[in-house]
Amino acid sequence: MPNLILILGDQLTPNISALENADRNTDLVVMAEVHDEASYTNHHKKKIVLVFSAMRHFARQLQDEGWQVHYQRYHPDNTHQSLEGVVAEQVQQVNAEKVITTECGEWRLHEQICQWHERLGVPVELRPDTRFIATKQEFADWAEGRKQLRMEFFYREMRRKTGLLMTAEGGPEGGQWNFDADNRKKWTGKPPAPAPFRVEPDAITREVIELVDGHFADHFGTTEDFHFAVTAEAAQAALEHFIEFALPCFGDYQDAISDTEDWLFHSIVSPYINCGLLDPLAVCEAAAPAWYSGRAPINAVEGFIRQILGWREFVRGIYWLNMPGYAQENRLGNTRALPWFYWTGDTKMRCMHKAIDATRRNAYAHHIQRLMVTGNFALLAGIKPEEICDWYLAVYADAYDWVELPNVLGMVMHADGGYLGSKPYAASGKYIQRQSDHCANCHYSVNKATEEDACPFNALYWHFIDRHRDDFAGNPRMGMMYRNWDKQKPERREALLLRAEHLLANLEQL
Ligand code: FAD
Ligand code: DLZ
Repeated sequence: MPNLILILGDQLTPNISALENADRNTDLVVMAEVHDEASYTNHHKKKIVLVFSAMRHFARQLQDEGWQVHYQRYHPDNTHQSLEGVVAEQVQQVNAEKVITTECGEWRLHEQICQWHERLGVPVELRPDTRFIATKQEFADWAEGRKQLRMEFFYREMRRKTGLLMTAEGGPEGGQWNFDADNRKKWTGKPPAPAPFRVEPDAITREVIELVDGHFADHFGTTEDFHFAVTAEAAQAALEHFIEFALPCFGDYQDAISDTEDWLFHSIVSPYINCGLLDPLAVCEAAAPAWYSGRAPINAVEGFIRQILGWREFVRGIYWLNMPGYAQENRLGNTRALPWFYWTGDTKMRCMHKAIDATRRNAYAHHIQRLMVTGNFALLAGIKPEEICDWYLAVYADAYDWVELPNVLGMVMHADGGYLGSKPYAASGKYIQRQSDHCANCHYSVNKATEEDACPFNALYWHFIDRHRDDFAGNPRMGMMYRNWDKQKPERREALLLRAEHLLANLEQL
């Protein structure tokens, strides 16, 4: 009897564990575009195009290699709009002996799949996702007994495990583990940022764009100017483009924000790694030689590899160690609703408008826009974690719960009480002014704090510091902030708090 092998939309990897030892003559691969997966959040239209088109290309590749594939294309009238429905029907059709699948990335679906053996009446074999560099167990072992988890120490373990950027003597290349301090330059237009890698949509992608425009018209964003890669070959070309043209400056301008450039020197590979078109370890291994051969400096190559080997693996470990409770955390007791301008970009705050507008057009914003602009604002304004998490899950082409949730709930909102990050990434307008050229073009004045036209980030920052004294005054990394706040004249403090109260009561008008 055949086995049924389910491959999900973020498992588009030829050596995915579900296919190991399968028999392409007898086993049936099942892939399905279903309403449940396409609509559990208000996914950006470009993300749906990317996933559906990449799924269709991958299915065709499997068929060309001799696999038997049952592929369901999306249509609102399809009988089955859930993965379970499609799998149940195919189990019956082929009289499958068992279902085999690779563990999925999100708790939501994982919970459902764990019940399938009872609901479908056949065994379901869940195989580990070997595309990650650390197993879930390895992470759990490392985390055992630690009260706070810090990426830096886990990252060093991953460097040792993979040998990436390690000397023959077992030390870090360049004499340091981390060159973060060299990665904070402001970008003033020079050197010019390279144009991002573009793939023109082929017939399959054009058909999917039409489908998405027709059936997902109310979803966030636009399909216009879709140029993501949708095959492994094209994603590899995008990676090579990054290594050649952007990686040399990636480190210097990693924390920069620009009023005119959406992509700067970032790699734009997260959508591909996360859906399986690129392998994370192979990406790191492709970047490392740029340092050894002198094509890129150590602060660039180490900085890039740290994001994947360190942060990406670390947040995945945090997610699986702490779900499902992690999603409910709200240790700062936030209660405010997400302002509507997160969906429209319609705000006079230049940095917020620019980050949200780029997000709407591209299904992409770089890390510092996510962390220090839209994230920082949500933190200072005390937005409910679940609402800001839902927003981040919806709007980016690379968004999956396992990576989005720890980044937003932990790193940005500090809603886990400092389990993931040692201090909140709260900052006033001064930070945005230092890292970007937005402020010169803004309706608000970054040099003012209490006036009607003062940058909202300024007063909101001090309000955040003041209202969370009990949470942070004892944190050694926050001590200076509290000393600065306490040093200000009482009238000044009162004026700042009053201005912030006014802003908080009128968030929609900003
Ligand atoms: P680069 O800046 O070129 O970095 C290289 C790679 O490192 C990325 O492709 C990504 O795979 C990895 N990486 C970098 N930072 C992180 C991180 N903090 N966590 C995990 N991987 C990282 N990343 C996602 O993949 N999906 C998300 O849903 C997501 N949500 C985020 C939400 C917030 C609030 C923040 C602050 C960060 C989020 N990130 C997320 C991390 C990071 O912003 C994106 O991975 C990055 O912007 C993707 O663009 P890039 O490929 O050009 O990255
Ligand atoms: C993101 C996504 C979308 C939009 N659609 C589908 C789909 O129709 N079928 C599918 O198998 N996967 C899809 N995905 C990816 C899944 O949501 C992802 O596999 C789970 O969230 C687990 O990470």
